[in-house]
Amino acid sequence: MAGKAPTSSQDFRHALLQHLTYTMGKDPEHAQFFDWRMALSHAVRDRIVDHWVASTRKTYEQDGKRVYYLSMEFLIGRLLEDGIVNLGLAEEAKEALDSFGQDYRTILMDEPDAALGNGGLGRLAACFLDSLSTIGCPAYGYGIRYENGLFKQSFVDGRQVEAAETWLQEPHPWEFERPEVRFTLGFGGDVISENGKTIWKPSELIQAEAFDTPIVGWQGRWANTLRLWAGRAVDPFDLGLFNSGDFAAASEHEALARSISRVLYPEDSNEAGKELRLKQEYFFSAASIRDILRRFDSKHDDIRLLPTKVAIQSNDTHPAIAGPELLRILHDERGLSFEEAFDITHHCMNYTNHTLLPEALERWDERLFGRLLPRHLQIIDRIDDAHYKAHPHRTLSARSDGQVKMGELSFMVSNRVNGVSALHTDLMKKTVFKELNALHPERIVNETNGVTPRRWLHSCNPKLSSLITETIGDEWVADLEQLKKLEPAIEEAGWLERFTQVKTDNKAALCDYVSKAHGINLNPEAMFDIQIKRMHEYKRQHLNILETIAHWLEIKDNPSADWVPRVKLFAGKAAQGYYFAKDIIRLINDFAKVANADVDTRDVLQVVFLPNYNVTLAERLIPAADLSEQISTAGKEASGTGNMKFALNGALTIGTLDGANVEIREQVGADNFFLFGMLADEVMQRRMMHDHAQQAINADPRLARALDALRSGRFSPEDPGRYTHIADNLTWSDYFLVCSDFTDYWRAQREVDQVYTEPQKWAKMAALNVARSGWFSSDRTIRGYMCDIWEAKSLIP
Ligand code: 26Y
Repeated sequence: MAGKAPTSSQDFRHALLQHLTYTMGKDPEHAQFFDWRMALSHAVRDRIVDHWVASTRKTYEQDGKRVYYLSMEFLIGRLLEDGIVNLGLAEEAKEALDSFGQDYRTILMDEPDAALGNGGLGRLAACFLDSLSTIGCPAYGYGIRYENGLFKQSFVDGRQVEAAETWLQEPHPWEFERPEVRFTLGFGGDVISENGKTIWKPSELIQAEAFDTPIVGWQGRWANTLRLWAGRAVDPFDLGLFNSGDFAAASEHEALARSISRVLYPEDSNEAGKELRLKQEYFFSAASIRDILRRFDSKHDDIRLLPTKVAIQSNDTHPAIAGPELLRILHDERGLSFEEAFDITHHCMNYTNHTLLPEALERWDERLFGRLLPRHLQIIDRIDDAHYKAHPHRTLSARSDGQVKMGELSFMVSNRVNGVSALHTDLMKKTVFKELNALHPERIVNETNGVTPRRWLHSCNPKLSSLITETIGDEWVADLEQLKKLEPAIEEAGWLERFTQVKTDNKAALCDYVSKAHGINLNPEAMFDIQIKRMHEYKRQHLNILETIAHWLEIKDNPSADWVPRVKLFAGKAAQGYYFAKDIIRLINDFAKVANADVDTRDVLQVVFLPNYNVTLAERLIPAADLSEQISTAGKEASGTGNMKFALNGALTIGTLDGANVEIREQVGADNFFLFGMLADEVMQRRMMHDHAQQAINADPRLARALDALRSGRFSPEDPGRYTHIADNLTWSDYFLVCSDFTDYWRAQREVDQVYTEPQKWAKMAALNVARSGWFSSDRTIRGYMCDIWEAKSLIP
């Protein structure tokens, strides 16, 4: 592919200086980190653009099927290093910066972390973009250009405090504004009949404006587009009002329109935000559908060909309204019969389910829905009618009990519906979609999640990457199954020592960071035991801290015994209104304060909750982990992807048979995984026992003691009753079965301790985790979607 790729660091140095001078308008003498970062970003971006233009041209020429990935969230993190690494420019960039006396790492770390997502689902979308480009599948990501991403988290007296995230306050060098790509969208109003046609006359109009970010794949062989929509007013400024002196009202339209792309909603949003969230969902879905049709129309006259050119993936139900919107346009605006419009829509749409938790399945009050999208509500009724006609013996509908059920709707409209791990897909068939699956048994497929090895091994763990490349060559970066070739090397003299040294170095680097950023000195000799993810009761951070408290109490009984030293690290955000999750954060912080100050125990147990978990912090923590905590209640974690990143970076997992843990254990071998806990069906049965928690507490004095410690106020002497409600919740309700799994978790933790005292054994188990994690590449996942769902082809020869 022709391009601007520099031949030497000299060229790159020149490019850097050009951008510093002509893009930033700065003299090297006076340039700040920011200026250097921007200059570097622009120099890298120029090179990406060459690949991007070539890929886009080829996509148009070949006119094959394009994939459209619609997602409310793209948790892309920092992009500069991605670009540099994927283009193989690291050496050039380093040397060029060196020559100006600038430190490469410092410049890279100056970039804000683009947090346009909450957690797993958003990060998965970002890994998929990377894999789609690496594989060369012509694809577009569509989402919202939130001005404020996921909130920043800090702690005040151990409590989570939220602050607005402002990634767009500085210029963002990766995006291209496309003022020419704008669509006007409507809300509200009436549906009327005119000359036999149904016409929706919205009462409120808003524009969606496109911003494009190129996503370059490994070695620059392909680049796709992430297109994010921003809200704009149709009529931004009212000169009349301004001249009459009402300056605020004059720009009111613009402010209102912009609010649609202002904030990312947290996982568990509250009532107040509901209307705006539904508007956001329609806003970006409808803009994306229009864009897809525009692109199709520019080459084709026959709309019936649409399914041969377009595959749309709805990332959870958040973009589900895209289906009815496409149907509406085909039927109302283009005059196709309802049946034909449905058929075309159905063959374009697919839906990924990411959760079985009832509270996370989207449902809208039909009055709100009908007020904002009156025509869509009618269309949903017709979808229900058509489904009922085909299957009259069932009473399944997308609209019932006064609600619009987005899961059911997505299922009915989609050609394929997928789960994100084998267990989750199985449970989908048995629970939430049981009846729909019986009617459409071919529809549900499984595509187990994956993670991009470029970011989650190659970039975040350069030392391990070098060791791997030295051992088996560098093809693993785009073909992760090659890691299997490490297995014979593990047996060779000296290899495991080098592998262990990498982990030791990574831990030292983390210690250095934690000390500089937070003034806490971690014991680098200890086992690093890490739980990082959103705070949620089903993820059971409280099981972890309860076991830690029980363990601490035993250490205190006998401080001079031979304890295996551990550093327990936590990180994760709780949704703003999720008070129980916030109290668990506070408990961990309060306990850490007591334990870390205790001279009897602090050499063998340290507990730290790092604030503001994000992609960048994950990149620092995962390479330094010895133990990965994946301890959700079986049946509740759809897949998990952090679990894969840890295994790939040589951490051992302590985990339940939940989500993709099941497949990780299968891949790495049961001997190299610390399993505990009830199985998904045991969980369902156990829950039927009315006194499951009390039975567990009565049977395990360690658990009883830990709960008593919570009640005693020992960790919050200034406010002794602070954690009584947590102890009470676990004793009297315990929906997530923390108590019932405690004893087995304790047992598994002692097994972990035991193995850690045998460094050779531990290292071998960890190395086998790396060697056998190749299957968890998101390249494998994307190939699965291309083959089973999209029928799309790579355009890289
Ligand atoms: C309805 C709304 C407020 C909402 C917003 C975000 C509901 C859910 C979500 C996010 C869900 C999510 O991140 N799910 C996670 O998806 C990952 C990728 O498939 C899985 O690995 C993980 O198990 C699942 O919890």
